Amino acid sequence: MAEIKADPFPFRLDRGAVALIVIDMQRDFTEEGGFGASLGNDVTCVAKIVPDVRRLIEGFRAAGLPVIHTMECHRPDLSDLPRAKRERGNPRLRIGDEGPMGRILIAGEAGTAILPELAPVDGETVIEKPGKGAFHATPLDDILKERRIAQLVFAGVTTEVCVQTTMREANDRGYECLLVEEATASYFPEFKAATLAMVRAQGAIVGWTAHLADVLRGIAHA
Ligand code: C5J
Repeated sequence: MAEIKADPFPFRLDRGAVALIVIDMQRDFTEEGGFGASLGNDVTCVAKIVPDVRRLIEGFRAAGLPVIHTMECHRPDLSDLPRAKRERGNPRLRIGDEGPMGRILIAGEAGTAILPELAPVDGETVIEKPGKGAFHATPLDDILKERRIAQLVFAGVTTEVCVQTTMREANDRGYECLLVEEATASYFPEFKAATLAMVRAQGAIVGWTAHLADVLRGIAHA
């Protein structure tokens, strides 16, 4: 067991049971013309974490540890898109509409793809998820159990939506969850800060937070 310096107390890393889960690092959330921008968000603040997410992914690959990627997306016929989700808010482009990078958040479209710098390599699991949480309507829990994964290190966007929802779902299912501060972002910096504080409050009620350098050091020495 290696220890990673973390908040609110050190995270005891079990090398045989840990995976990195990279949430929704898709063009639709990080580039102009995508879903995030259509909701009126400034995507630059989420796009800037890409180099740190890449360092984290490369650290896991170098240590021979599993990397799992998720993508928020829907079937082309929208059969997995609840009306309430499609109609929510007042975006310039709704899910399923034709945008500059193809149909918004639809599987197989250019804008829905994971950023090329962070693209999965052969053998890495990719979970397509219709919800904000990665356990809802996906085989994620079965895949993790089959591989005896009990600890999840989290990166991705956005901190308070898909990352936090998935962490909470994972925590309730008994996984130990650690969120890497530099490798997650929100369109609202104050929401990121609040989420980090919420996760680690009350003795790690949802999980731990840690800095990238400490996680990289921990996995390299595990
Ligand atoms: C959002 C996500 N924010 N991946 N999705 O709608 O966080």
